[in-house]
Amino acid sequence: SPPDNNGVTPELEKAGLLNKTKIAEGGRKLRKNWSPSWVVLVGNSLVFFKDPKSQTPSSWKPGNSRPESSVDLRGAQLHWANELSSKKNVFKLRTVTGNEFLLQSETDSLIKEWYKTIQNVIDRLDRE
Ligand code: I3P
Repeated sequence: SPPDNNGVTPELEKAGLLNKTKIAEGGRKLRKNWSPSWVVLVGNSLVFFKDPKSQTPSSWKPGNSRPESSVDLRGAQLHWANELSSKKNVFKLRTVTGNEFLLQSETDSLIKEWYKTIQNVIDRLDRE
């Protein structure tokens, strides 16, 4: 795809597999539906892809990399949210539009890295 940001391709900050559930859409509460998601932090956005491992062989196509959804991190809020789940290592991301996601990993170091990296992007955008 063509570069944006005045011709500068946004920097890939981080990518990896996390468990994800959306819990609110525009401030309206949703029923939880946890599933593994390939998460990519690039530029000002967190982009979610279907977990490749959860796809059937027939759904494997080269270039089949259409994101499921994407979150604008400008003005977003990040909080540890272990009280919102029976799972460990859960944080909540809330967008300015009132969409809320829980993200989770069984691996403590991994989820801490994600939290720190996303918070750094949010802080950078707050200063702009
Ligand atoms: C939900 C499911 C979720 C669980 C949620 C349950 O049940 O077990 O995994 O969230 O708990 O309601 P269902 O599949 O019937 O929708 P956690 O795994 O995050 O605890 P909750 O309602 O207490 O949030």
